[in-house]
Amino acid sequence: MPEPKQTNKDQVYADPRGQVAAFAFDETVAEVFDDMIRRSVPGYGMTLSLLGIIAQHYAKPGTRIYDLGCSLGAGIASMGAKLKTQDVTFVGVDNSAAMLDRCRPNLAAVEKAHRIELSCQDIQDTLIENASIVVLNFTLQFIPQEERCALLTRIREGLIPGGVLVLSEKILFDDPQIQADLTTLHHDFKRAHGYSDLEIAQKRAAIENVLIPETIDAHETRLSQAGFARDEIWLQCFNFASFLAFK
Ligand code: GEK
Repeated sequence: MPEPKQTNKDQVYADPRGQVAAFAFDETVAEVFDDMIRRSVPGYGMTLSLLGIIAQHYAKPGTRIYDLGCSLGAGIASMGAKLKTQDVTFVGVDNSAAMLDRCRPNLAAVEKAHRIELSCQDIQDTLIENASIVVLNFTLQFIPQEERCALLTRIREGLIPGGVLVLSEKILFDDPQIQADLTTLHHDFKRAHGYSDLEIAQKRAAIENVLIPETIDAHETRLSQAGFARDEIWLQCFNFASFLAFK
């Protein structure tokens, strides 16, 4: 049988580059982003599908559901497909025009049943109000560290009582051996999904100063400083984890 034709395959770092520029969510990346994140983030598909289940439980009629750093809209698509209540407004925010241009067409099915507002803006400028759910699915890691607590505080303030934040991040480990082993396992995951050693090395160099991961402890301390009453990790795959934080 002939191989199926692969479209939008991530080959951004396939060819050797003299100088690897800092990673950016530009047209080239947006074009292949779905393939890139699925082959790069262990558990990404599982995170999205369980996000639908979480939304089903915590969404309240008459509220807003925010996806901050919504990229191509995968989080909203997953939540929208599962929600029984019609009376919610999805708010998708991303500061990459290349991503948002491709986002709305992906949400046609959700838009038949729910209101959707999409904004091209910095999530640090987004007004968050009357939210039953706020999702930061692998986005906080791109915000300067010293600005993360203020953002989380505004999110907590914008949540209704009983509202939740879903925070997914690449994470670091205090123990150097565990850090080394889980980094190796992550690279093995990427290799198993067809990335070459060159692609892995060049992507790593590009993203090094752009995506700043932190430990589970650092996240939990900050969530508490931002006023969240409690939190728990509900999914972890190698060096990627997702927290549920409760107002
Ligand atoms: C998913 N949640 O598919 N303001 C707005 N958007 C931002 C900012 C900012 N300050 N910084 C980064 N972004 C998605 C995946 S990707 C994760 C999220 C990754 C946006 C950026 O443009 C990109 O679309 C997204 O956050 C991060 O479930 O690439 O590892």
